[in-house]
Amino acid sequence: MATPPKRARSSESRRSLKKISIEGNIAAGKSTFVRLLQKSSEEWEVIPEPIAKWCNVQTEKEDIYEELSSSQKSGGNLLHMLYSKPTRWSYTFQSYACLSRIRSQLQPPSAKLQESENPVQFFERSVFSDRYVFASSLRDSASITDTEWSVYQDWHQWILDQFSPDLNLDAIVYLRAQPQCCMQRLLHRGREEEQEIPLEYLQQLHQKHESWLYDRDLSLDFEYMNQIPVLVLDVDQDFKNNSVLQGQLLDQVKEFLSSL
Ligand code: UDP
Ligand code: DCM
Ligand code: MG
Repeated sequence: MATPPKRARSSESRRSLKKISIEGNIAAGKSTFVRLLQKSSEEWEVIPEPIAKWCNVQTEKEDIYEELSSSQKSGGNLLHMLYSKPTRWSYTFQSYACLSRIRSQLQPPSAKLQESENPVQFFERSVFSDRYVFASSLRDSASITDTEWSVYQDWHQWILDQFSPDLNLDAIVYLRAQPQCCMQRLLHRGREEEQEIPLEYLQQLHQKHESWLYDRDLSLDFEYMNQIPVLVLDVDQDFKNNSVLQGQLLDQVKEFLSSL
Protein backbone atom coordinates (compact mmCIF):
# COMPACT_ATOMS: atom_id res chain seq x y z
CA MET A 1 0.00 0.00 0.00
CA ALA A 2 1.32 3.49 -0.84
CA THR A 3 2.71 5.48 2.08
CA PRO A 4 0.84 8.76 2.60
CA PRO A 5 2.93 11.84 1.84
CA LYS A 6 5.05 12.99 4.81
CA ARG A 7 3.69 16.53 4.73
CA ALA A 8 0.06 15.44 5.02
CA ARG A 9 0.90 13.21 7.98
CA SER A 10 2.77 15.89 9.90
CA SER A 11 -0.08 18.39 9.48
CA GLU A 12 -2.63 15.83 10.67
CA SER A 13 -0.88 15.38 14.01
CA ARG A 14 -0.75 19.13 14.61
CA ARG A 15 -4.37 19.90 13.96
CA SER A 16 -4.71 22.32 16.84
CA LEU A 17 -1.59 24.35 16.05
CA LYS A 18 -2.50 27.90 15.03
CA LYS A 19 -0.28 29.78 12.61
CA ILE A 20 -0.44 33.54 12.73
CA SER A 21 1.52 35.98 10.62
CA ILE A 22 2.60 39.33 12.03
CA GLU A 23 2.52 41.77 9.13
CA GLY A 24 3.54 45.40 8.80
CA ASN A 25 5.71 47.92 7.02
CA ILE A 26 9.50 48.09 7.31
CA ALA A 27 10.41 49.08 10.89
CA ALA A 28 6.77 49.16 12.07
CA GLY A 29 7.88 47.15 15.11
CA LYS A 30 7.30 43.52 14.12
CA SER A 31 10.53 42.09 15.59
CA THR A 32 9.99 44.08 18.79
CA PHE A 33 6.43 42.77 18.98
CA VAL A 34 7.27 39.11 18.33
CA ARG A 35 9.86 39.24 21.11
CA LEU A 36 7.08 40.34 23.43
CA LEU A 37 4.89 37.51 22.23
CA GLN A 38 7.68 35.00 22.75
CA LYS A 39 8.04 36.08 26.38
CA SER A 40 4.29 36.08 27.04
CA SER A 41 3.33 32.44 26.85
CA GLU A 42 4.97 29.02 27.00
CA GLU A 43 2.47 27.97 24.35
CA TRP A 44 3.63 30.57 21.84
CA GLU A 45 6.58 30.17 19.51
CA VAL A 46 8.01 32.78 17.18
CA ILE A 47 9.66 32.34 13.80
CA PRO A 48 11.47 35.62 13.01
CA GLU A 49 12.13 36.85 9.51
CA PRO A 50 15.41 35.27 8.27
CA ILE A 51 16.99 38.64 7.52
CA ALA A 52 20.50 37.49 8.49
CA LYS A 53 20.43 35.17 5.50
CA TRP A 54 19.59 38.06 3.19
CA CYS A 55 22.57 40.05 4.47
CA ASN A 56 24.94 37.14 4.05
CA VAL A 57 23.69 34.37 1.83
CA GLN A 58 26.44 31.95 2.92
CA THR A 59 26.12 32.18 6.67
CA GLU A 60 24.22 29.83 8.95
CA LYS A 61 23.18 31.86 11.99
CA GLU A 62 22.82 30.33 15.41
CA ASP A 63 20.91 33.17 17.03
CA ILE A 64 17.74 33.72 15.06
CA TYR A 65 17.22 37.24 16.44
CA GLU A 66 20.71 38.54 15.92
CA GLU A 67 21.62 40.60 12.89
CA LEU A 68 25.06 40.57 11.31
CA SER A 69 27.87 42.99 11.96
CA SER A 70 29.52 44.63 8.93
CA SER A 71 32.55 42.35 9.15
CA GLN A 72 30.36 39.28 8.89
CA LYS A 73 28.67 40.46 5.73
CA SER A 74 31.13 38.89 3.35
CA GLY A 75 29.07 36.30 1.56
CA GLY A 76 27.02 38.56 -0.70
CA ASN A 77 24.76 41.04 0.98
CA LEU A 78 21.54 40.72 -1.00
CA LEU A 79 19.73 43.37 1.04
CA HIS A 80 22.46 45.85 0.21
CA MET A 81 22.38 44.80 -3.44
CA LEU A 82 18.60 45.18 -3.56
CA TYR A 83 18.65 48.78 -2.38
CA SER A 84 21.78 49.71 -4.35
CA LYS A 85 20.46 48.54 -7.70
CA PRO A 86 16.82 47.45 -7.55
CA THR A 87 16.41 46.86 -11.29
CA ARG A 88 19.24 44.30 -11.21
CA TRP A 89 18.61 42.61 -7.87
CA SER A 90 14.90 42.78 -7.00
CA TYR A 91 13.98 39.47 -8.60
CA THR A 92 17.00 37.68 -7.11
CA PHE A 93 16.28 39.16 -3.69
CA GLN A 94 12.59 38.27 -3.78
CA SER A 95 13.34 34.69 -4.87
CA TYR A 96 15.79 34.20 -2.03
CA ALA A 97 13.67 36.00 0.57
CA CYS A 98 10.74 33.73 -0.21
CA LEU A 99 12.82 30.55 -0.37
CA SER A 100 14.52 31.22 2.96
CA ARG A 101 11.21 32.14 4.56
CA ILE A 102 9.57 28.92 3.36
CA ARG A 103 12.49 26.93 4.72
CA SER A 104 12.30 28.57 8.14
CA GLN A 105 8.50 28.37 8.36
CA LEU A 106 8.44 24.68 7.51
CA GLN A 107 10.52 23.81 10.56
CA PRO A 108 8.40 21.58 12.81
CA PRO A 109 7.27 23.16 16.08
CA SER A 110 9.40 22.43 19.14
CA ALA A 111 8.66 19.37 21.27
CA LYS A 112 7.37 21.70 24.00
CA LEU A 113 4.94 23.33 21.59
CA GLN A 114 3.73 19.98 20.32
CA GLU A 115 2.73 19.06 23.86
CA SER A 116 0.88 22.32 24.46
CA GLU A 117 -2.87 22.47 24.65
CA ASN A 118 -3.24 25.66 22.61
CA PRO A 119 -0.03 25.95 20.60
CA VAL A 120 0.52 29.00 18.44
CA GLN A 121 3.30 29.77 15.99
CA PHE A 122 3.79 33.43 15.14
CA PHE A 123 5.59 34.12 11.88
CA GLU A 124 7.26 37.48 11.27
CA ARG A 125 5.71 38.11 7.84
CA SER A 126 4.62 35.49 5.34
CA VAL A 127 4.96 34.30 1.77
CA PHE A 128 1.87 36.43 1.11
CA SER A 129 3.49 39.74 1.99
CA ASP A 130 6.55 38.61 0.04
CA ARG A 131 4.41 38.42 -3.06
CA TYR A 132 1.49 40.82 -2.61
CA VAL A 133 3.38 43.63 -0.89
CA PHE A 134 7.08 43.52 -1.79
CA ALA A 135 7.41 41.73 -5.12
CA SER A 136 4.24 43.43 -6.29
CA SER A 137 5.54 46.93 -5.33
CA LEU A 138 8.84 46.28 -7.08
CA ARG A 139 6.93 45.14 -10.12
CA ASP A 140 4.78 48.32 -10.03
CA SER A 141 7.94 50.42 -10.06
CA ALA A 142 9.41 48.30 -12.90
CA SER A 143 12.29 47.00 -10.77
CA ILE A 144 10.88 43.56 -11.58
CA THR A 145 10.21 43.04 -15.28
CA ASP A 146 7.00 41.52 -16.67
CA THR A 147 8.85 38.30 -17.46
CA GLU A 148 10.38 38.07 -13.98
CA TRP A 149 6.95 38.74 -12.46
CA SER A 150 5.38 35.92 -14.50
CA VAL A 151 8.15 33.53 -13.49
CA TYR A 152 7.87 34.60 -9.82
CA GLN A 153 4.10 34.12 -9.70
CA ASP A 154 4.36 30.75 -11.42
CA TRP A 155 6.82 29.22 -8.96
CA HIS A 156 5.23 30.97 -5.95
CA GLN A 157 1.84 29.46 -6.78
CA TRP A 158 3.31 26.02 -7.43
CA ILE A 159 5.41 25.92 -4.25
CA LEU A 160 2.51 27.02 -2.10
CA ASP A 161 0.29 24.37 -3.67
CA GLN A 162 2.96 21.76 -2.91
CA PHE A 163 3.36 22.83 0.70
CA SER A 164 -0.28 23.41 1.46
CA PRO A 165 -1.50 23.12 4.20
CA ASP A 166 1.81 23.45 6.06
CA LEU A 167 2.31 27.07 4.99
CA ASN A 168 -1.35 28.01 5.43
CA LEU A 169 -2.17 30.72 7.94
CA ASP A 170 -5.05 30.75 10.40
CA ALA A 171 -5.01 34.50 10.92
CA ILE A 172 -3.01 37.70 10.55
CA VAL A 173 -2.05 40.44 13.01
CA TYR A 174 -1.43 43.70 11.14
CA LEU A 175 0.85 46.14 12.95
CA ARG A 176 -0.37 49.35 11.41
CA ALA A 177 1.93 52.35 11.50
CA GLN A 178 2.09 55.52 9.46
CA PRO A 179 4.98 55.65 6.96
CA GLN A 180 6.48 58.66 8.79
CA CYS A 181 6.59 56.65 12.00
CA CYS A 182 8.25 53.73 10.19
CA MET A 183 10.80 56.13 8.71
CA GLN A 184 11.73 57.42 12.17
CA ARG A 185 12.08 53.87 13.51
CA LEU A 186 14.04 52.79 10.45
CA LEU A 187 16.53 55.62 10.95
CA HIS A 188 16.70 54.94 14.66
CA ARG A 189 17.41 51.23 14.06
CA GLY A 190 20.19 52.25 11.70
CA ARG A 191 20.42 49.11 9.57
CA GLU A 192 23.11 50.24 7.13
CA GLU A 193 21.55 48.81 3.97
CA GLU A 194 18.27 50.68 4.52
CA GLN A 195 19.49 54.20 5.21
CA GLU A 196 18.73 55.50 1.68
CA ILE A 197 15.16 54.16 1.55
CA PRO A 198 12.94 57.10 0.54
CA LEU A 199 9.70 57.91 2.34
CA GLU A 200 7.85 57.31 -0.96
CA TYR A 201 8.83 53.63 -0.85
CA LEU A 202 7.44 53.26 2.68
CA GLN A 203 4.27 55.01 1.48
CA GLN A 204 3.97 52.61 -1.42
CA LEU A 205 4.40 49.60 0.90
CA HIS A 206 1.90 51.14 3.33
CA GLN A 207 -0.71 51.38 0.57
CA LYS A 208 -0.20 47.71 -0.29
CA HIS A 209 -0.65 46.70 3.36
CA GLU A 210 -3.70 48.92 3.71
CA SER A 211 -5.37 47.54 0.62
CA TRP A 212 -4.64 43.96 1.65
CA LEU A 213 -5.30 44.05 5.41
CA TYR A 214 -7.27 47.19 6.28
CA ASP A 215 -9.50 48.06 3.32
CA ARG A 216 -9.41 44.41 2.27
CA ASP A 217 -10.00 45.23 -1.37
CA LEU A 218 -7.02 43.24 -2.67
CA SER A 219 -7.95 39.86 -4.04
CA LEU A 220 -5.37 37.12 -3.52
CA ASP A 221 -5.07 34.07 -5.76
CA PHE A 222 -5.35 31.89 -2.65
CA GLU A 223 -9.09 31.71 -2.01
CA TYR A 224 -9.05 31.19 1.78
CA MET A 225 -6.76 34.20 2.27
CA ASN A 226 -9.51 36.58 1.21
CA GLN A 227 -11.60 35.61 4.26
CA ILE A 228 -8.82 35.15 6.77
CA PRO A 229 -9.37 36.89 10.16
CA VAL A 230 -7.21 40.01 10.58
CA LEU A 231 -6.49 41.82 13.85
CA VAL A 232 -5.41 45.42 13.22
CA LEU A 233 -3.19 46.94 15.93
CA ASP A 234 -2.26 50.59 15.60
CA VAL A 235 1.34 50.92 16.74
CA ASP A 236 2.22 54.56 16.02
CA GLN A 237 2.49 55.10 19.74
CA ASP A 238 5.76 53.75 21.12
CA PHE A 239 5.05 50.38 22.77
CA LYS A 240 8.62 49.22 23.18
CA ASN A 241 9.10 51.13 26.42
CA ASN A 242 5.50 51.24 27.59
CA SER A 243 4.44 48.22 29.63
CA VAL A 244 0.82 49.38 29.94
CA LEU A 245 0.46 49.61 26.19
CA GLN A 246 2.24 46.27 25.78
CA GLY A 247 -0.31 44.69 28.12
CA GLN A 248 -3.19 46.17 26.12
CA LEU A 249 -1.77 44.92 22.83
CA LEU A 250 -1.19 41.44 24.26
CA ASP A 251 -4.75 41.34 25.63
CA GLN A 252 -6.05 42.12 22.15
CA VAL A 253 -3.97 39.28 20.72
CA LYS A 254 -5.26 36.84 23.36
CA GLU A 255 -8.88 37.83 22.73
CA PHE A 256 -8.33 37.51 18.99
CA LEU A 257 -6.82 34.03 19.40
CA SER A 258 -9.73 32.88 21.50
CA SER A 259 -12.11 33.97 18.74
CA LEU A 260 -10.43 31.79 16.10
N1 UDP B 1 10.84 50.64 18.01
C1 UDP B 1 10.59 51.63 18.94
N2 UDP B 1 9.36 51.65 19.54
C2 UDP B 1 8.38 50.76 19.24
C3 UDP B 1 8.65 49.77 18.25
C4 UDP B 1 9.90 49.74 17.68
O1 UDP B 1 11.44 52.45 19.25
O2 UDP B 1 7.31 50.83 19.83
C5 UDP B 1 12.17 50.63 17.36
C6 UDP B 1 12.94 49.32 17.53
O3 UDP B 1 13.68 49.34 18.73
C7 UDP B 1 13.83 49.34 16.30
C8 UDP B 1 12.96 50.04 15.26
O4 UDP B 1 11.95 50.75 15.97
O5 UDP B 1 14.97 50.12 16.53
C9 UDP B 1 12.27 49.06 14.31
O6 UDP B 1 11.62 48.07 15.07
P1 UDP B 1 11.62 46.53 14.61
O7 UDP B 1 12.99 46.12 14.21
O8 UDP B 1 10.92 45.77 15.66
O9 UDP B 1 10.69 46.67 13.30
P2 UDP B 1 10.37 45.63 12.14
O10 UDP B 1 11.14 46.08 10.96
O11 UDP B 1 10.75 44.25 12.59
O12 UDP B 1 8.90 45.78 11.90
N1 DCM C 1 12.14 42.91 2.41
C1 DCM C 1 11.93 42.94 1.05
N2 DCM C 1 11.14 42.00 0.47
C2 DCM C 1 10.55 41.04 1.20
C3 DCM C 1 10.73 41.02 2.60
C4 DCM C 1 11.53 41.98 3.18
O1 DCM C 1 12.47 43.82 0.35
N3 DCM C 1 9.80 40.13 0.60
C5 DCM C 1 13.07 43.88 3.00
C6 DCM C 1 12.41 45.07 3.65
C7 DCM C 1 13.37 45.40 4.77
C8 DCM C 1 13.92 44.05 5.17
O2 DCM C 1 13.83 43.24 4.01
O3 DCM C 1 14.41 46.22 4.28
C9 DCM C 1 13.10 43.37 6.25
O4 DCM C 1 13.19 44.06 7.42
P1 DCM C 1 11.95 44.60 8.31
O5 DCM C 1 11.75 43.53 9.29
O6 DCM C 1 12.52 45.84 8.84
O7 DCM C 1 10.78 44.87 7.46
MG1 MG D 1 12.00 42.74 11.81
